[in-house]
Amino acid sequence: MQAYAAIIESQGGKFVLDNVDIEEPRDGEVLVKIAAAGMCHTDLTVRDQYYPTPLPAVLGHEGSGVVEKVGRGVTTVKPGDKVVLSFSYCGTCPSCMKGHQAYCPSLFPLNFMGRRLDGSTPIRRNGEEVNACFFGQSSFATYSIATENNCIKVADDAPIELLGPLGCGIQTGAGTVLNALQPAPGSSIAIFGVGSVGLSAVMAAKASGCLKIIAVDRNPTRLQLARELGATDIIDATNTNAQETIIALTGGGADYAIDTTAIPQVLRSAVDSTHTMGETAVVGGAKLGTEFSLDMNNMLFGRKLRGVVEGSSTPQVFIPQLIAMREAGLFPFEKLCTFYDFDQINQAVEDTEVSGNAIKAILKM
Ligand code: CXF
Ligand code: ZN
Repeated sequence: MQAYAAIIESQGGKFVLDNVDIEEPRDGEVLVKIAAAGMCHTDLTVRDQYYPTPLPAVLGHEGSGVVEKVGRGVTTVKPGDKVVLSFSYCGTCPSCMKGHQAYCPSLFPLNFMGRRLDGSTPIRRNGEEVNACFFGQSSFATYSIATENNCIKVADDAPIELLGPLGCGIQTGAGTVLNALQPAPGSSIAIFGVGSVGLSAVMAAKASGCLKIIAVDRNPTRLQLARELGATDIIDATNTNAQETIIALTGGGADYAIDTTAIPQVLRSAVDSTHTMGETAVVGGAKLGTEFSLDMNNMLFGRKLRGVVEGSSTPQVFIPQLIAMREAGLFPFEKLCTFYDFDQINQAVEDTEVSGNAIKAILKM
């Protein structure tokens, strides 16, 4: 069938909107009419080829919409169901079977290769193959081929255009706190970078009963929003030493730190801002091969550093939980969102990365 898609044709290029042909869903696949799709920083790092997804490609990995058609063997969703699309995982390896889908060893090929595992792609333009299957969806398009695994059914009356970002950025920030770090009430936490991931972590830290929630960024507007969403302290790192300030505010260092920036020096200062036995989570996706250093004696004192992918989420469980938290007033993530028409995708990019005015841009198809 025909669809309208945003295609990245070359490294660092703009999105080009064009008509494409999309295949019928194969066994285990789901054709989704996309209502809206959030823009995540990873779409832009792949545009810049920090990760080697082959181009031309249809990106987009925070899609939401309505099931149009299902392939053979699909039993958990049916045409007419509203769904949020999340990341793709195999579902059968030991990590997936233990509920650690975000650590599926096939995560990279399934989400970044631009193809199904058999090497095929469901999208063509003028007869030429276009790379797709990005995060099992490629949802910067009016229709998407997803898999049963990464379709999360939501209620018929759910505000579907808002919910796509739960599939990646928002679950990444919230899950880093709620699933991975699990701070006890009364804990202190420092969050470096308050874009959509960091602000989701701020809301989750507040919901967890953290008593000191310290937001660090260089953007005053984002810092003000962090305060509104639950940060007890904000640090503008443009002119303040974040590490020293956090150590002073917490009387020796934070119990937890999160680096969302993927900048080696910022990750280093996140670790160095923690108390003895403090724990730091690295969640930002840096360019492949990026290294950073730590002070070994500082680590000796019980400090921990862990990587967290997609908030260590089991999306089928965690996304409905976040929707319920929003309904209860505990997780007002709509405050991060700015809506754009699909045609304005390049404006959304500019507002996200140049002016920073958009925190979570959502494209409405
Ligand atoms: C990514 C970061 C790199 C690893 C997979 C998940 N986050 C999504 O945007
Ligand atoms: Zn993402």
